[in-house]
Amino acid sequence: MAVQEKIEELYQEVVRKNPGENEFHQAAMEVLQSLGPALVKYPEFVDKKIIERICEPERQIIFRIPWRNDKGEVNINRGFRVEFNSALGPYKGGLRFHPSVTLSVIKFLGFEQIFKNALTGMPIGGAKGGSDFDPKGKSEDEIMSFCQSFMIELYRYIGEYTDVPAGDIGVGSREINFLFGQYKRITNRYESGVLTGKSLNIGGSMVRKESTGYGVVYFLKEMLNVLKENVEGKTCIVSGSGNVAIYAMEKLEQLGARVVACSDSDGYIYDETGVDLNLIKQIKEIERGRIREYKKYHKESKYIEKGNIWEIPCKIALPCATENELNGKDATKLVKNGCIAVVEGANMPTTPEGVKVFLEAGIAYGPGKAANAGGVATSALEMQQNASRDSWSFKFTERRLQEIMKGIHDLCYSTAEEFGAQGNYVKGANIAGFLKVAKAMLELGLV
Ligand code: NDP
Ligand code: 2IT
Repeated sequence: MAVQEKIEELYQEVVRKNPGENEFHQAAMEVLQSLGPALVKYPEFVDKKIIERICEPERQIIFRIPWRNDKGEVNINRGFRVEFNSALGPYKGGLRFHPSVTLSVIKFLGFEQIFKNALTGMPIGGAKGGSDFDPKGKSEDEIMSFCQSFMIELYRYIGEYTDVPAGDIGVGSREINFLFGQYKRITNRYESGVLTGKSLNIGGSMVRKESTGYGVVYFLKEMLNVLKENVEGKTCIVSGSGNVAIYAMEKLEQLGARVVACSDSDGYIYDETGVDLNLIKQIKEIERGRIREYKKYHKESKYIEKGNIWEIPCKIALPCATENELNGKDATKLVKNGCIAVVEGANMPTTPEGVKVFLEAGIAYGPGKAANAGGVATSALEMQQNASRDSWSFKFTERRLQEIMKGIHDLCYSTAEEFGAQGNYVKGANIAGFLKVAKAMLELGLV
């Protein structure tokens, strides 16, 4: 059977076995589509059913989370942990708290995480978890109650050699700290390496907070370097205004770019002279407010409620909010407006139609599983520090992050070239990540 037919058959099997899980189907399709040349080169992966195995999570846990709000009312949420693949190391990946969380969302994220983590070169497997809990508008006490109830169930499945969760949408160091406090209490163990993204006082790593956003910009820099371009003086837009977006903007500014817009799920702000990042941090990190408040302090800026940020002309666009936030039409608009690079801070932010537009236009397109791997890579550095009971300086840790991002870029670039798709980072990332995991799985035997 021709390899493309085989891949189509494998994909149809994923759809059949996981009905209705659209996000998971999309993520699987995107990876499988790239793998043709790798399967031709390594037919043993087909014979040993490596793809069927990779598409089936090793373990999926779904649980009930009862908790009380400040009024004493009972609330019930659903919790997930999908332990997808542990060929390269303990399961590793974030927790997302957002009302849109379903098993399909967690499976798409866990699946992406397998290949992303492989690309980092660190010894970490792939997983993801979270809950349909909505942190918006909740008090700190409510967040703590929820985290404690979540951990009462989760603790039995995790451990520094088993599964190491971290943050994602709606989960930052505050939530990780509460989760760690409860884990420590239940187990009577100060097992720092069981969670990453902790605050510095309790075993967190320097640069973890900044790492995903900084890493995205390092990746962008490497891509532009290949094209004999750089970020200095370029107009940029960044969607979202959470952890990833804020530190992507910070690194862009440090490198002399001009960020003119960012957003949240209500709308976007546009500030022609360059956004005031300290104010954004104040609004989003300290007050946990909405991006519309920016306009109160900068009257000359614009706030567009429900606006589409991708309509703003720019040279560089970094989607850093959520999946499928940039569609085919948006991609066409960006290319038409002269955008030269789109690098993804979020996981799967571009729809398949959008990806097609970028690849056909031949602009620099950096897929999330490569470009946003700096976060999980720095989580692995946090695990290293915890294992050796050490803590490293900001400068040293940032240098390590920079080296890792350059390594990921170069691996994606050279793999694309080797498999006949020069400049196609989608193919490069998917094939390079897959080969690492697949080879490890063969070596481990039928487990
Ligand atoms: P945060 O919770 O800190 O911020 C999320 C941002 O995205 C907010 O501005 C939020 O707006 C916006 N957003 C979230 N969901 C939606 C939605 N459904 N529609 C529109 N806007 C939305 O999360 P992070 O910055 O950590 O995560 C952002 C992306 O980066 C995610 O795709 C995540 O998976 C990915 N990522 C995160 C890493 C990390 O280390 N944190 C590592 C690698 C990838 P609002 O406040 O209105 O909801
Ligand atoms: O999507 C991601 O890579 C993350 N949310 C970070 C995971 C981690 O374990 O640091």
